Amino acid sequence: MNAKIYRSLYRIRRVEEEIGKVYPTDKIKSPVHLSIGQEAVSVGVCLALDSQDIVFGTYRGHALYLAKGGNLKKMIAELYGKATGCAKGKGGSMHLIDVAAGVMGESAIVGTTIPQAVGYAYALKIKRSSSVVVSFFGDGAVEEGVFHESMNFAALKKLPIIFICENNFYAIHTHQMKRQANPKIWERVKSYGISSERIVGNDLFKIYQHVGNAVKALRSGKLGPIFFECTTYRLKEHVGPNEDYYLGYRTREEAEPWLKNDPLQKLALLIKSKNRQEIEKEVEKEIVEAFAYAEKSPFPKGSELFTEVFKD
Ligand SMILES: Cc1ncc(C[n+]2csc(CCOP(=O)(O)OP(=O)(O)O)c2C)c(N)n1
Ligand SMILES: [Mg+2]
Repeated sequence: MNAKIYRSLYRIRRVEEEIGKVYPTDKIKSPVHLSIGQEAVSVGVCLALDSQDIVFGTYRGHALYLAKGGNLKKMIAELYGKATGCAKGKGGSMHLIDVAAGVMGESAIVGTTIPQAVGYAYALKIKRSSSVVVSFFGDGAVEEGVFHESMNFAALKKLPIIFICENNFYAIHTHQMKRQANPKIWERVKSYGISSERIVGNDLFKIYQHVGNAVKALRSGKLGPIFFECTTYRLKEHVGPNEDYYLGYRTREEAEPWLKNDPLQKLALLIKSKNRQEIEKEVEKEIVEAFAYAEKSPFPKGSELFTEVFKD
């Protein structure tokens, strides 16, 4: 189990570090919002899900896509704008999708996938499916009107959906305390009649356990929705691969406890060194192959410019 979790965390971290290295060359054709520092939330949640379960995410969605089993080669090709990408090169980093893996979509527009996830959960309920939907969003999305409409509708229809608010305390450069009169998101959500709790400090195992219990409960007929606010921390700039402490909206001291408590480093200590080296070697090989695949893939043809933009 620990080896599986380590592989997933290591793979996501290393993929994003490689993206960070290639980004300045302009081979990557879309902005990248890295989840470095936040991987434990996606990994903990997806560990509790089956392949039949569905996730919706945001533009900061590399970790979720990979944790849920999204295809790595198609992801890197998508970032390169290539025809072999998961969105045929038309979506870029912010619009990852892998229907076979249950990654139903990610979006650049804050809050947009929340009602889509709710709609999907409504369809599952009508079909009496045992699958669950998980909707990921940031603390900033909670300020959108559509978030509140979605909470109300999901609670009203008692839908099989789990909401995961990844609270990294910032919307771009503005701290949550400067944006929200009551920062206790999980408490406010209770007013909709939604069962809700907060899990602090990138606690991967607690997230896995609590979300696992929620998934089991929903599958066995307990009425949803269920809400988790998971506190976490973004270590890189809002968009791009660099650090941004020089901007002055936050300090390196604020990041220190999160760096010290890095779930990847903590997990590494639980795995035998030989086993760890094997995992790392395999992952590194997979990453090299994924970037090579993206490099040699063709760009989409001009004639495809307007195809698949809208559903026929
Ligand atoms: C509807 C909408 N409003 C504003 C923006 C500009 N914008 C992009 S990211 C962002 C911050 C969102 O913060 P949060 O939801 O906490 O996610 P995080 O970036 O921290 O992961 C904003 C305001 C947008 N993309 N869409
Ligand atoms: Mg945020």
